[in-house]
This record gives sequence, C-alpha cells and structure tokens, in this order.
Amino acid sequence: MKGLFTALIVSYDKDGEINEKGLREIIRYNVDVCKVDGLYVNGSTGENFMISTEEKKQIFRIVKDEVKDQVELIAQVGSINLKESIELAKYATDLGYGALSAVTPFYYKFDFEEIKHYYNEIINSVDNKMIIYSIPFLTGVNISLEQFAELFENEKIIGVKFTAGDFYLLERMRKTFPDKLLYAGFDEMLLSAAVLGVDGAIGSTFNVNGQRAREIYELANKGEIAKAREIQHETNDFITELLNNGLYQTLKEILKEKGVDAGYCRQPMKELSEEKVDTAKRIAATYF
Ligand code: SI3
Repeated sequence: MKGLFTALIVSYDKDGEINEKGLREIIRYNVDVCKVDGLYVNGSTGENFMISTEEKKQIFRIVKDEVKDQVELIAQVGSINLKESIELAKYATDLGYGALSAVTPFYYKFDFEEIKHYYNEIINSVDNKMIIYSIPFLTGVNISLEQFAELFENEKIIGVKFTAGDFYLLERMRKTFPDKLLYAGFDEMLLSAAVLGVDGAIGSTFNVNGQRAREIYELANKGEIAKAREIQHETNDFITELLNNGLYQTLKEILKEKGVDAGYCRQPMKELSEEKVDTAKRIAATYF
C-alpha cells in the first residue's frame, strides 16, 4: 500500500447525480495518464460528506469495476454515523478494497476514548486494515503522539493519512512508528513530508498533477532535493492558483480540458463563474 494515491474526484451532473461515464473517465485518466499507484475513494475530494450511503456504495462499486486489480484501492468509510461506517467498511471489504480509511469523527468534540472506540469498532467488524485519516484543520480533532501509539496497539490499524503541517509531529511519528504507513496529505508540502520519510501521499491535485508529484517524491527519496524543490515550486504555483480559483471545481475544469467528462460539484458547492472557468482554462494551458 505504499506510493502515491489520488484522492479521487467524482463527476456529478448538473442535478447532482453521479455521472458514471464521467467517473469512469476520471478513473482511467488517473490510472493511464497520471499513473498513480492507487486511488483513495470517497474522501473529501469525492465530496463524500454531501452524498448518501447508497451513493457512496455506488461509487465504491464503479471504481472497483473500472480498476479491477490495476492499482491499489483505499475506501474512505468514515462518518459520524458509526453504523454507516461499519456498513460501508463491510461493503468495500466485500468488493475487494485493499484497505479502509476513516476520517476522525468530527462536529461533536468526541473525546479520545470515543475516537478509539470508533476506529476499533469499524476495523474489528471486517477482515481488512485501517488507515486513520487525520485532518485537524477541518475536523478540529488533534491526535497526539501518545494517542496515535494507543490507536496503533490494534494491529489492524496500519497507518495514518497525515493532512497537517506539523512536521515536528510527523518526524516524531516516523521515528516512533517505523512499521506503520505514513501518508502525506497536503500536496503543497509533499517534498517536506517525503524528506521526513513518509511511505506515500494521498492528494486531490494528483487527479491532474500526478506525474509532477511522482517526480517530487522519487527525487526526494533519491536525495536529489534541489531538483525536487524546483518541481515543488512549479507545483505550488499551480496549487496556489487552484486554491484561489476553487479547488474541486477547477480540478474538474482542467480534466474537461483534457477531454474527461468531469462534470460539476455537488450543491451546496457552487458552479464557477464564467470568469473563473476562463481562469481554469488558463491554468490548464499553463501547467498541463
Ligand atoms: O479526503 C481526501 O479527499 C483527501 O485526501 C484530501 C487531501 O488531503 C486534500 N485535502 C483537502 C482538505 O482537500 C489535499 O490533497 C489538498 O486538497 C491539497 O493539498 C490542496 O490543499
């Protein structure tokens, strides 16, 4: 399960329905053009927190059917509805997903005992492995080194998707948990995380920028930091424009420029204005 995983974009039509043909094209673009090692399915990039349980299952099904065994698949099943998480964990495991991931439960300020219970309940319900999805800036949930150690006591919890800029904690985790999988979650900080020895990365921008991410990651692992830094600079010029213009909508517009039917975002996310569509086209022409 090491390497670069795209946090997969999903194509929705103007009414917010899943566009299966478009989703299959996005998958093919990731596997055949971006050449990532795997897909992270139903993460925030897939607009997961705005869709129903049945829609989540449909996406898991379509992705597995399109990919078969070509690349690794991680199913994000986290939800503050624990029963839903368990149902999705069973569903994705039966489909053959190689690992599960779950966002830390959010909104109600769950304490650590509750968070630990959540992870153990999900992963002990299936014959699979769990990657914790830690993203404190969106969930407000911070897990300490000692708490990660406690979660990792369950051997089925094999790693963490670390979407944070706390490189002191990341370094401590690398030293303390040499056998656990650490994935960088912020694409704009990939080089810094790679230098600290992460096992891979999971990113939204890999939907279009997978090849540059690969170069950064491989150069860093070979110790060719100056070259890696140049590509991270170019990547961050791109990511800055992307974030300023609307992350998911702009990723979809760039894919459309590549002939991929990437569709629209699910409401309440809004459509890009005409001006922003033009900006997205310019970003596509500049970087891809
Ligand atoms: O759950 C997911 O879809 C992700 O993996 C998200 C991933 O960590 C992204 N984070 C967010 C909050 O979107 C990053 O790839 C992020 O979009 C990128 O670094 C730009 O900030």
